[in-house]
Amino acid sequence: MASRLDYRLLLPALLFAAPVCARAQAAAPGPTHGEGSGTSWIPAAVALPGRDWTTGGWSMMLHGLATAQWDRQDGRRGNSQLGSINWGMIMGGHPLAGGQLTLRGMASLDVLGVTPRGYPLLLQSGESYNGQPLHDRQHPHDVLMEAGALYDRPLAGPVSVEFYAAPVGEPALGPTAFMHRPSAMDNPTAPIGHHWQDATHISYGVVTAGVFTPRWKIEGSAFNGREPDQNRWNIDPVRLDSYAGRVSYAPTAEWTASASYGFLASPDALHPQQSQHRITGSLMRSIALGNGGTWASTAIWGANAYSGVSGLASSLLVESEAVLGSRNSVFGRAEFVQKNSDDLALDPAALGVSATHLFPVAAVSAGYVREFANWTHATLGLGAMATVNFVPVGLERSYGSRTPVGFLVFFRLRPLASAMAGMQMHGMMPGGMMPNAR
Ligand SMILES: [Cu+2]
Repeated sequence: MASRLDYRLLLPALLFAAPVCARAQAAAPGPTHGEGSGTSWIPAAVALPGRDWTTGGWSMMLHGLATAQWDRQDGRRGNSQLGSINWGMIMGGHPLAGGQLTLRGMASLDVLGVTPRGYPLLLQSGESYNGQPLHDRQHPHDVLMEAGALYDRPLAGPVSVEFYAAPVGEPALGPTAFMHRPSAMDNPTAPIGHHWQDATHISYGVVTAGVFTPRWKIEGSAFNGREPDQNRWNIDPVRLDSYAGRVSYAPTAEWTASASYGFLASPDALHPQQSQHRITGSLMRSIALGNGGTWASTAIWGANAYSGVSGLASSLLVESEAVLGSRNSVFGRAEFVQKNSDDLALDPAALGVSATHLFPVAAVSAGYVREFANWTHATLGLGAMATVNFVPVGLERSYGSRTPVGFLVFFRLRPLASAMAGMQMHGMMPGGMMPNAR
């Protein structure tokens, strides 16, 4: 176990240290952060694929993707599927009472694309279907992934306040959700540490208030700690039974960091009496490359403590993606997670372990996307990724191997401006590039 972890600890050094030497960016007076999912921050020096325009005094932004994919996960718990992962997000911003009102909506038809049981993904866990925990599959996202309003307004000097309210949205817990991270823009799959890190991005009921300066933000949320139920079409009962707090820091346009804590009341419908505490820390780095490209990396630590069980179940993630001009992207992700037999739907007695025993599991993946059609309003690309998973000896029989592998080949359609130059969703020029400043 320890020896397997060692090489992964080298990855952060490679991903984060090298760009520091790459070039010294002149300090710009513009914003140091852009908006990630919910109220999270991402580095400002990053171009996200999307389209923006103005209409009737509203600054609009649209982004999303749809894949047509062949997913094959090997081994005894593997499966294969022809399907589609997809989501779209629309945002509109308008000045209001000396501040800015932003309305956000996000939707997905994953449930049609990858069935209500989701898509095969070795070692993935979280949520349930027909009373059975989903394992080695990633659940589909709800049709309505976000419906929320954000208002922020300068208060005094460099200090501003934010308020966010959403019947479906993301509380101030964890890093930016994977699908909105610049370091995972081209990786369609969820991290196997999703439910240790960023799974609360769809919570039925969120209220957040925060205070921020150009570099710091501190915020607190009340939200619904229950995971979405298996009916992906409905809006689950809205509750505010859980809470979270997060500190974010954006020292320059290239870096953001966050630390958060959350209490989740009864997250799992199959274990309603159990609650969770979650602690996360994250570091994101993005730099602009030539030809409108970017290089973005993220490191995340996330841990759960389960009520009635001592100790933490930890997870580590390091991921990186380089967008090399308008046609080629390469990406990779390495993860380590401590999962118990309940997470993986295994019988602890048959495995000779206690119910709280933590199995160290890991996954390392790499992928490539080639955009081969750049139309005015969309791009079409072809991508592929391969994953090697690592399970301990105790899980070898269950998985049929210590290193079961997974593959994904996908066509991907994205609604975006035809050229990279038109893709900045968030400011990256000195002074900030507002939507439609071009
Ligand atoms: Cu999710």
